[in-house]
Amino acid sequence: MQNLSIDPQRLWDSLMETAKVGGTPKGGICRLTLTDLDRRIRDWFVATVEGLGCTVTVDEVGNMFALRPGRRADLPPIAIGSHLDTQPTGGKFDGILGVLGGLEVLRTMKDMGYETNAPLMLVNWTNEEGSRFAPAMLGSGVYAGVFDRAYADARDDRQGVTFGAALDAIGYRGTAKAGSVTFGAMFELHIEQGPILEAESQTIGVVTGVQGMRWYEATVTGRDAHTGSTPMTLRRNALVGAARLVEAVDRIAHDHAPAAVGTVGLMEVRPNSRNVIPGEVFLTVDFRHPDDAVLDRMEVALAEAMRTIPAALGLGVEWKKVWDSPAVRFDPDCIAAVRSGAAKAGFPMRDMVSGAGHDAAYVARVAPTTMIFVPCAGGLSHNEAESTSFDECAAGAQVLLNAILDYDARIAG
Ligand code: HGY
Ligand code: MN
Ligand code: MN
Repeated sequence: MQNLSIDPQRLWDSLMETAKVGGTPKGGICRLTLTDLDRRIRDWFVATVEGLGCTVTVDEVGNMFALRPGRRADLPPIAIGSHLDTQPTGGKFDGILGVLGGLEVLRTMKDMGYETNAPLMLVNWTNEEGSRFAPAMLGSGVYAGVFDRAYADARDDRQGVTFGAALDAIGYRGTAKAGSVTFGAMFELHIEQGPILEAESQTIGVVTGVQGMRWYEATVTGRDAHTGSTPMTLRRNALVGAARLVEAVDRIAHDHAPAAVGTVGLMEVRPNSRNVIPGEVFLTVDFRHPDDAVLDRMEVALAEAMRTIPAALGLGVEWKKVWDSPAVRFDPDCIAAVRSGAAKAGFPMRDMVSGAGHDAAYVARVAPTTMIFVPCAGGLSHNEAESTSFDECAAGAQVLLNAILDYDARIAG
C-alpha cells in the first residue's frame, strides 16, 4: 500500500469555489435541496468526476454515484459519500467537506496513477438536511429501504411543493432503482458540528455511531381575534400555548441531561398579524439521545405536555411523530481502517458518537459504514459562521485517503 498524500490547497480551493453556489453575504451557503442552486452544484459534480474518468449513475430519488474502476471488478466498490445540500443558513463545510474530501481522494489517485483493488464510488446523497423536505437523510433513507420512493415523492415543503415535483424540475430523477447501485462499504468525512474535538485538541473523531433522533409536528389551534377589544379572559391564544410547549420541550431535554437534546426549531404563527390574536401555530420538535429507551421516556413526557398544556388554555392540538431514526453503531472493520488511517497520518484522535444525523446512519443498515470527524470552530454548525481550518480539512481528507487504502488492502485479502 503506497503512501499517497492529498493536495490540501486543491481541496481548499474546491471548497471555496463551490461555496459560491448559493453563497450568502455572511459567508455561508443557502443551497436548499432540489433547487436550481442544487442543480448547479450537481452539474458541477458530474462534470468534475467525469473529468476524472468516472461514470455517473443517478437513482430515482436523485442520489448520485460516481464510479472509479479498480483492478478487480469482482470486488464491490468502496464508497465515499456525503451531501451537497445545505441548511438555509448553512456553512461551507457541512456535507460538502465529505463530498469534496472524497473528490480529493480520487484526484490524488489519478495524479499518482494509483489503482485501488476495489472500485471506488463517490456519492452525493439527496436531501440530507431535511430542512426543505422532512425528514432528514431522505435520499439515503430511500436507498437503504427505510422509506419508499412514493413516500419521498409526496413529501412537501412549507410552500406545498412536493419532493417529486422539485426533483423532476431540476432534471435529476435518475433511472436507477433506489438501492440498485451497490457498494461494499461507505466512509463519510464530516465536520463534528459539536465542541468536543476542539475542546480536547483532537484532530480526528473516530465515529463509532450516531445517536437516536425523533421529529414531531404539532398544530395548536385557538381563535383569531382582535388584540385591542378582546378581554384577556375571552382569548384562545394559540401562540401562548405554543410558547408553553416550547418551554416544555426544553424542560424535557434538561430532565434527561446531560445527553438529551430537545429543540423547537420551526414555528409558523397564523395569521401572523401584529393586531390579531394568533388562532393557529404550527411547530416542530427535534429530540435526540444516544439511548432509544430514553427517547421513549422523552416521548411519553411530550405526550403529557401535548395533552395538558393546550387543554389548560382552552386550545386544541394535533400532533404526530414524523421521523424516528434509532441509534446506530458503525462497522468495526471500517472503524479500524479509520483508526489506522489517523495513526498513519499521526493525528490525535478520539472515539465519539455523532450528535448530528448523517447519511451514514441509514447507509449502515445496508453496508459496513463509518465516519471520520474533524473539528469546527466553537463546535458551531448550521450557522453561516461555520468554520473548519485549512489544516483540519486537509487532515480529514488525508485520513479518509489512508482509511480507504487500508480498507482496500484488507478486502483484497
Ligand atoms: O439533522 C441533522 O442532524 C442533520 O444535519 N440533517
Ligand atoms: Mn451534514
Ligand atoms: Mn446539516
